[in-house]
This record gives sequence, C-alpha cells and structure tokens, in this order.
Amino acid sequence: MKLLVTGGAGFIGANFVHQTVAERPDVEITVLDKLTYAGNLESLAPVIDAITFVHGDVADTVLVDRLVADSDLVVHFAAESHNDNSLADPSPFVQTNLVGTFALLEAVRKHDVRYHHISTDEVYGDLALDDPAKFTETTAYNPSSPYSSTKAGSDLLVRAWVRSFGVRATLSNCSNNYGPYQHVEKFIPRQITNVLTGVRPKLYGTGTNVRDWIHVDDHNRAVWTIIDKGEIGETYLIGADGETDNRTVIETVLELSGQDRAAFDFVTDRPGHDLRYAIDATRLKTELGWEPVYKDFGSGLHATIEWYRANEAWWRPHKNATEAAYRRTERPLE
Ligand code: NAD
Ligand code: TDX
Repeated sequence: MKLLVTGGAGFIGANFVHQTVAERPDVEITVLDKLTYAGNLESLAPVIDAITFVHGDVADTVLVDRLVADSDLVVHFAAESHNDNSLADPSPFVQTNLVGTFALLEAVRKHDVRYHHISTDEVYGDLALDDPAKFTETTAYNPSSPYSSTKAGSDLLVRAWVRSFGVRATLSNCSNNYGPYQHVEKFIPRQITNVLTGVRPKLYGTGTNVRDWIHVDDHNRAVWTIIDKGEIGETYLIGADGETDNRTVIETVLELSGQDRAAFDFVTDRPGHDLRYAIDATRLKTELGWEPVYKDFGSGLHATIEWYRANEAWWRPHKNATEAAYRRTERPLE
C-alpha cells in the first residue's frame, strides 16, 4: 500500500511515520513537507532510509497531483498549527490550512484516492469551566482563533467534497497532544525546556484554562483505527480523558523536574483564549474499539520530560529564537 503523509516532518506527522514504519512494514511511505519553521527533518532521521521524502508545499497543485496519483491513501497532517502565531499573522494559516487542503481534495477527487483528514477539537470553540458537557461528533462548529477557524473551514471542505463529489474521506478531531518531537513553541515542551535551561515557566493569564491531553502515540493509533475501520464520510473525535488545567501542568512539570512547584511566572493572557476543551470519544471506542494506552497523564508527562532531557540536540537550536519571539509580546502579570 502506498501512503502519502503530508506534514510528516512535524510533531504528530513524524510520530505517525515512526509508528507506521515500526508496525506496518507493508506500507510504502512518502512524506510531503514544506519544512517551515515547524518542520524538522531531524525528526525523521531514525526512519529516513525507510521512506521517501519530498520537500514541497501542499498548495502546489502540480506537485500534489503527481504525488496523489501515485498513492492509495493520503493522511493530511500538514498545517500551520500554533494559535499564538495565527494571532500575529493569519496569512499562512489561510494559505496552508484552507488552500492546501483544497489542493489535496481536488487531487484525491481526480484520482479517487482514499483520504484521511487530521483536525482538532478547537473547531468547536470552548466550553465553560463549570460545564459538565464534552464535545461530541454533533457539537456545532464555533471556532475562536484564525488557526481554529481555518481548521474548521478545511473540515467543511472535506465534508462537502464527500457529499458533492463522493470523495472517500474520513475525518478526526483530536484534543491537545503531547510527546516527543513537539516544537518548543508549544505549552508543554516550552515549559520543560524552560526548566532545563534555567528559565521560569510562563503561565498565560490565571492558568485556569483546561486542555484535554492525549499522548501522540494514542492519537496516531486512533488515526490508523479510523483508516482501517471507519465509515467513509464520518467524523470521529479522539481524546483520552486527560482534562487538566494549565497551572497544574506547569506545577507537575516543575515537580517532576525536582523544582519548587511555585517557580513559574504569570504572563499576559492570549487574546480570545479558549477556556476549556473536553472530548467525548465514546463513538471511537464503542464503534471502532479504540482505547488509549497512556491512561495516566502524569507518567506520560514524565516520559516526555525524559525525552527532552535526552534529546537536547533536537530542540536546542530552536529554543533561543522561540523565547526571543515570545519576549516581544509577553509581559509579566505580577
Ligand atoms: P506542527 O506544526 O508540528 O507540524 C506541521 C508540519 O506541516 C510541519 O512539518 C510543517 O513543515 C508542515 N507544513 C506546514 N505548512 C505546509 C505546507 N504548506 N506544505 C507542506 N507542509 C507544510 O503541527 P502538529 O502539532 O504536528 O499538527 C499536525 C496536525 O494535527 C495539524 O493539522 C493540526 O491542526 C492537527 N492537530 C494538532 C494537535 C496538537 O495538539 N498539536 C491536536 C489536534 C490536531
Ligand atoms: O507558554 C505558554 N503558556 C501557556 O499558559 C503557552 C505556549 C501556552 N499556554 C497555554 C495556552 C493554552 O491554554 O497552554 C495551553 C496550551 O497551549 P498550546 O500548546 O499553544 O496549545 P493550544 O492553543 O491549546 O492548541 C494546541 O492543541 C490543539 C495545538 O497547538 C493545536 O495545533 C491543536 O489543534
């Protein structure tokens, strides 16, 4: 089987390629990645001899048409993925997330290739902190940021291409991922590498915002489950009951690193900051039989801290520039 993975040099895509090489030797993998600031070929170094890497843009229709024509399955991870960046400059988010997805959909339509679309729970907007509700497959779309609105738009393109053109697609919307190879701009790797470099972790606003954490390997196993067993045209929510508020995450990172739990700074809040995400993954569990392996966020976090400790050469080159960019807008609150 010939598989095209877009965004395979990014965090989740690279872990997906690692898992697929290890567990599915019959799959022939091509990765298409633009190698933006978020893409890193080093993340594919352990598997580079087992795959074909193509440096290019998902919005390049000629290139995409050629690669899709030669594939049996496309899994589309490539995206601009960071909310804070989308507030500073939404333009690449519109281009990659909307125009790039459109280019892929036109190619899979033309060549009748099976397509799986990777998306996020942020398309549903946020929940109140005291609301017992969780997102389900029927929750109405209500995105808050340029990032989440372009992901929502790309999901809607997929649904329309299924209905109008009979494209053979499935969609998944997953909660916040953590694990190896995540860029140091994101919350958990930023705080782990802050502690490792002697910088105090930075908590936005009050830190009461809640994210529903899932290990990246559990997300990727769910993606394969949906490809194998999911129904064409359907959406599946992926989550592992990992709801934790941001302050608790920072305190746990500090504690697991042998530091004082209070050794962090409150900084200016993110504009439009979503309060809470929570996933009800009942459909994925009951209909397709998926279960997370990492059921304990604390032990997954500990393993992730150990990975960053052991792989400084991977993240060190990007740390100073990332922190310098944050320093241009972030102000202490106390
Ligand atoms: P990431 O930013 O780490 O990686 C994105 C990858 O896409 C990079 O390798 C980058 O070079 C590549 N890319 C960007 N623009 C491209 C373009 N125009 N053409 C080709 N390649 C391009 O992102 P991630 O966290 O790995 O997220 C992957 C996908 O999963 C995204 O679609 C994201 O919306 C979704 N998702 C992420 C999370 C999360 O917690 N990180 C949760 C749910 C869903
Ligand atoms: O330094 C920080 N301090 C802080 O308090 C950073 C970088 C973030 N935060 C907060 C903001 C969020 O409430 O931590 C939470 C997580 O932040 P991010 O890592 O930026 O993730 P989020 O905005 O929740 O989006 C992530 O999950 C859904 C991914 O980046 C998206 O790609 C995915 O769709």
